[in-house]
Amino acid sequence: NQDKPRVLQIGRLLPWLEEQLAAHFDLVLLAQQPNPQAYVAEHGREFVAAVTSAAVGIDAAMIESLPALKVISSFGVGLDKVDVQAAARRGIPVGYTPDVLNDCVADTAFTLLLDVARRASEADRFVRRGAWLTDKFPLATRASGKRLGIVGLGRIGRTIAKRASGFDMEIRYHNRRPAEGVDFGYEASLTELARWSDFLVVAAAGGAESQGLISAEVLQALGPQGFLINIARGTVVDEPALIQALRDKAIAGAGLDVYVDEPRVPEALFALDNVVLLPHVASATHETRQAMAALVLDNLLAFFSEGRPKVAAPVA
Ligand code: 8YV
Repeated sequence: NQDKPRVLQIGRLLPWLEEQLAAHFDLVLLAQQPNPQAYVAEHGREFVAAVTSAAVGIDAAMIESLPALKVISSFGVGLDKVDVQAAARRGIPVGYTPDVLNDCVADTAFTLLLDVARRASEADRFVRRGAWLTDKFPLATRASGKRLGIVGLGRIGRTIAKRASGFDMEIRYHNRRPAEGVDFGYEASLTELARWSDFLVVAAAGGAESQGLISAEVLQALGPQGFLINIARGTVVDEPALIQALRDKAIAGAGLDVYVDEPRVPEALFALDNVVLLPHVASATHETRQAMAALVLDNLLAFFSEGRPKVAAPVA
């Protein structure tokens, strides 16, 4: 292992990826150290690469404690927990895994949209508790042909739009600036987009800039017939305001894959039938997770053979 680059793995990854990393590199799993903090303080200078994930991330302090670090490879597209700027200041590129997950994340947006509109999970609970024998299940809301507002028309947002056209939905979107090469209607005001939308889907990047974007005011504009779908980051939504809106039926319902403090989902949501709760699984298919894992490895291998990751995060 002496001549292989020394790589620090922060957080657990898929078994296949851990095996590949261990085969190609001198790999140390930080989570297996009895005292990770002390380990980094003592051995930090030995590592030339760090592997992490969107969920675990790597902050400026960790980057600083790895003085020989040359590259970071992260499993996932989200960079809200990866300090790309701090890395860039030291000329460290960050490999990540966009695009390979677009389809499955967009599929999950529609899983949530159809589930909450057609009350699928609620109906499943109805059947399982034997209620069909005595009660009539309430009518649901039509999804096809409705208005879909997309907050964040990036790679995933565009893939959601493709799905939506198959459901004959009318599409508008909100970004900070109009997106190039699309002819969907652009709404400069998020509140106006919410007012127009039957379904408002959040596909914006997380982080400080989008924190609380879906505010009480936006939810109020979405209104009692409107549904909110979030496959982005919990932080993009004012979560207490969302809970209140769901309780008061100020919006019709919500489909959520992400939360502010995962894996802690606000218990207030458990009692509500107008919300569908998934445990952050939008990219969690065998196929997509394998493609993400392969790209995490390829990003590192490309760095060590060609000097740059195959797919590097943009530096704003
Ligand atoms: C990841 C995600 O699976 O890619 C992202 O940003 O949120 C998910 O696809 C998860 O966070 C992995 O760490």
